[in-house]
Amino acid sequence: MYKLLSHNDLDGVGCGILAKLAFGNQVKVRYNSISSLNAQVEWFLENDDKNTSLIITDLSVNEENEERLEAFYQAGGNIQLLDHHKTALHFNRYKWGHVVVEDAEGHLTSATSLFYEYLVTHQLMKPSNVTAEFVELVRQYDTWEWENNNNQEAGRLNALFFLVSIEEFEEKMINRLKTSDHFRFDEFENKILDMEENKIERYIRRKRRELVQIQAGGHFTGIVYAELYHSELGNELGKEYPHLDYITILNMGGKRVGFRTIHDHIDVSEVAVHFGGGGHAKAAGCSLTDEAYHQFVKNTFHLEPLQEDAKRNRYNMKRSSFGSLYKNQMDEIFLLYPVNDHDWAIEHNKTKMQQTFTSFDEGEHFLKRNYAAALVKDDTFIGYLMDDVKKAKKDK
Ligand SMILES: [Mn+2]
Repeated sequence: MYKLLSHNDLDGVGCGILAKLAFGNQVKVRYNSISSLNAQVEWFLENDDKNTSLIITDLSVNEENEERLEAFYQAGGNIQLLDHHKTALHFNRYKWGHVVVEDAEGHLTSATSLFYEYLVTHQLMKPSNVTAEFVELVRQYDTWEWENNNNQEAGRLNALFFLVSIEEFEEKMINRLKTSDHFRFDEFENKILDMEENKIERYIRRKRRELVQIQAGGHFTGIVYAELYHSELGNELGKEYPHLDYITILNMGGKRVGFRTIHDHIDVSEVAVHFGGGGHAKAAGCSLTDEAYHQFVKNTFHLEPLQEDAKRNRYNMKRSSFGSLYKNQMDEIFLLYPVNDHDWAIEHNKTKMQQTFTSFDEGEHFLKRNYAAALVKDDTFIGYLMDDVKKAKKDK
């Protein structure tokens, strides 16, 4: 018998699907949140048959269980832990630990891709096109590569995962991997996925207007409350506000904090570790501890949401040679304009600031981080120009 303890996200359930394909009714699969794994491991060590092989995927155990598992292994027990989280690399010191973040070709791994490779190399499963395609979609989703590759199928696979129950998803996928030559969604799935995409878009548009900005631990972050669509939200808000180092997503009901970044210069797992959590460079999380609550909830609750840049302007445009006009909540006015072929300057309430910038983006970045300013609408811009004209006339 086998027992698989895996994560309850797409990558974790991908492992469960592979296990059921490989072992059929010879495997029991339990999906866990990060925090519930340790209790499951303890239960296994105390109650399960000693001949059952334990496989743990996409999650890692705490120190006490690390020692218990090593003792179990030394006593002849069968264990295999497969993970791809950087925070689990120390498990490689055990014979039963196999943690790989990046494969030999430099591709980021996922638990599902590691488990597939494990099953195939140990001849526990025959490789097939359809399974390899499914595994690759899961891997691209879990590592965010699908975003760069614009692999919509991977995003849709995860959306489907959340639209149906885990049991239903498992059944659909196992069936498909057994009977199809290639991985495809059926007509009904495509229809509900289209509807879901529209719904997410509306949700994100609403959340965009609720984001507040703070500086914390040397970084700038945008904070938003949301229970749903954390990955999509982190990604869209990150792209909408590239001056923010990362996005913090608060799930008050679940007492969880998620961190997401689109930037390569930030590792949000470091932020999460600071609050007792963990994860990846681009996506990480922690519990809403007292410290996290103070920083992200209590200290920010009074803040006004960040203003959005005006989007339908014809005159006040970014990168304009006449300058682009910005304003913040304190009604401070900023004009960002080119002073020559390669430098940009800022007028702050009509007084030129000393600092100059080597690009428009660098100047805007500075304005948004330090002054939380947003591009104003055309009518405000025109009013500003009219004022200038009036003043110029008076001066004559
Ligand atoms: Mn994973």
